Amino acid sequence: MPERTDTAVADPRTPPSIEAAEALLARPLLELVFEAATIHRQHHDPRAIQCSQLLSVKTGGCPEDCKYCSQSARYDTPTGRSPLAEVDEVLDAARQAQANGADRFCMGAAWRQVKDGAEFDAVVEMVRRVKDLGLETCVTLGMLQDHQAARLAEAGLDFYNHNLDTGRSHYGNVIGTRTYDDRLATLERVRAAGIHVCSGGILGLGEGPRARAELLAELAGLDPQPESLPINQLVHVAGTPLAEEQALPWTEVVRMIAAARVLMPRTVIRLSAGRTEMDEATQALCFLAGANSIFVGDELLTTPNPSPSGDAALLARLGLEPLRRPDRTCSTAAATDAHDPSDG
Ligand code: SAM
Ligand code: DTB
Ligand code: SF4
Repeated sequence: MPERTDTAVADPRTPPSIEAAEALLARPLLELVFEAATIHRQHHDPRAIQCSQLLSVKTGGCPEDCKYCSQSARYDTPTGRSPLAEVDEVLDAARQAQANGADRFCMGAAWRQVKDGAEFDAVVEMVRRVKDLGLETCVTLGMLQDHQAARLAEAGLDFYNHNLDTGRSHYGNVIGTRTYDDRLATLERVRAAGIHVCSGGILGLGEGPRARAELLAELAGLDPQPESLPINQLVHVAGTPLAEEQALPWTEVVRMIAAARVLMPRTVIRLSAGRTEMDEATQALCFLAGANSIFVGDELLTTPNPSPSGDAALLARLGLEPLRRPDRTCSTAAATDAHDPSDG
């Protein structure tokens, strides 16, 4: 008879230790999934999936050395460089995303940090105008200062994405040009400006379970916990130092989602980059274990994402629906088309 390894349901006011997170990740898989699914249902509508769409508004040429990234100027990758997009171009893409069923539009720039000037002014304008469309707004621009966070908040920014990426003990193997504490300081600035925090990590950077536990403990220990938590799987990009890194077994991805759900009951957890490599059954298990957000649209920032029609069909097959907010109409044209009419 296998030993029971129940862990107490997380109290967000008591940050979990790394050891507790490690023990959670090591639980028998289906027990962990069951506990996570139970907690998920207490805090979220289990049929609703929040849908975000990404756009790279400034691509490539980044001075940082993140060993996974197609946009670092240090590596010879297939990703070219392009200057900051025009505001009108971004608005067209945002309208298209909204028509495809996204309720949040996330704009990414390959910057180490935000610099004051015409380019930042343009990004602030993008946020203001995307927000005016009735979409939630998110940006990921690297590090930023207090006054810059305040300007973004004033323009209507809902979320700032800045990932911790991995556990502290593994971080230095992946990124040398900015520290873990720099990242935490950026998150504090975002929080202080009243913007929701979107922060998570990447799986498959050569880390072990201990580093994944460290990442979970760090994120769950933020006070308040992040409102949004992306779990990315490494997208292998030719020319980056991690291009040949072995992908993690699917069970570890499910474990990570489930443990995140147990430790952060109210957070919206995004099954983010890496879905093109995942089969539908694994994605389904991730949704059962507490993932309740995805990126939609053909592209992430610089790499492919599952097709909108494939995603709509997947959600319909699983009986899931794009989140509809009570205060606005979220077009679900693509999802409705894929829905089997015999289901009613
Ligand atoms: N330059 C800004 C920064 O690093 O904060 C914003 C853009 S950066 C591309 C946003 C995040 O995308 C990274 O922190 C990382 O977590 C994720 N990311 C980048 N390349 C990835 C890849 N190849 N696979 C999975 N996630 C990736
Ligand atoms: C996040 O955690 N994942 C997104 C978003 N935040 C900015 C980025 C994924 C990037 C995947 C590789 C690429 O397309 O360049
Ligand atoms: Fe630059 Fe962000 Fe890529 Fe790092 S992850 S190289 S900071 S664009």
